[in-house]
Amino acid sequence: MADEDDIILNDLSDEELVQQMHDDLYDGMKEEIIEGTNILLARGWTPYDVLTQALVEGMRIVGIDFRDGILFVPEVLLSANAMKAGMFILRPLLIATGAPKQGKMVIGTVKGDIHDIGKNLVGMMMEGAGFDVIDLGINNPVENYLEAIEREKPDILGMSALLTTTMPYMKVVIDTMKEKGMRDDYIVLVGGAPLNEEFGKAVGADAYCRDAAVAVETAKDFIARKHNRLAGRA
Ligand code: B1M
Repeated sequence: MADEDDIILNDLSDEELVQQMHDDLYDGMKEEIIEGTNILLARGWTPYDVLTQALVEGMRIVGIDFRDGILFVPEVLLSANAMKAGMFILRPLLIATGAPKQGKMVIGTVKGDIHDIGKNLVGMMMEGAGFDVIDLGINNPVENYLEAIEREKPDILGMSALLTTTMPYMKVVIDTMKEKGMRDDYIVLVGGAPLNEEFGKAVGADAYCRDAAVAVETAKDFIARKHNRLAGRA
């Protein structure tokens, strides 16, 4: 039987290759993910389809086995690194859409949380949709968000959380903005796997975004409303 080393990725059909990429992501095989990503692009796949069908879907499978105790942190870290290597190739392609400028977003993962793949993906898609994105990285205390919004004067503040233990921190940030009388100056969007719409409302965000595509649509929608409101005042 052929072992992993004998598989020539370019000989596989699209469907087989995507399946193989799920396996390679699971096994944290960075070089293979880079190769697979390049092959799909060369075959005319859109960057978005490569991202969602090969990478995000692969990471979803990793997440299931992580939850079930089949995979552990070191293995998942390798998967995350392989995923990031694929995203690194896709990033310039997703950004270079020539979309008209929409506005500015500051985004970061909240305090205590180091998950950044979803946040990075949202940032990439927002840039592709014409937003300037200031990425604060991971593990952000409220001070980081406040300092960044005061410095950057963005239209949108985005927060990401992947843990049930860190998602309540979004309320700390929003409540602090309220205390300082600056909450209504910004559109606040939140996202991350354990959140839902109800949670978004409960913490006082303007909207919860299920995924990166929804984040882009929601952001555009809120920016259009903001412009209409400002035009109405003029
Ligand atoms: Co973590 N982890 N992890 N982990 N990890 C989860 C989140 C978990 C659900 C796994 C599981 O048990 N099934 C679980 C959380 C359980 C819970 O809280 N209920 C978990 C755990 C427990 C942990 C640790 C505590 C494990 C441990 O140490 N024992 C630890 C915590 C570390 C910490 O943060 N303090 C930990 C560590 C890690 C790694 C470091 C190994 C690695 C992160 C690497 C990295 O990010 N650089 C990791 C990973 C990779 C995962 C899973 C497997 C995958 C997350 C991911 O990247 N998904 C994850 C399982 C899962 O989510 N099902 C899991 C792909 C990404 C594209 O999706 O991030 O959901 P996602 O982003 C989406 C949307 O959510 C949305 O759009 C994105 C794109 O479509 N979105 C936004 C996200 N942010 C947004 C912001 C927005 C809008 C939309 O702003 C406007």
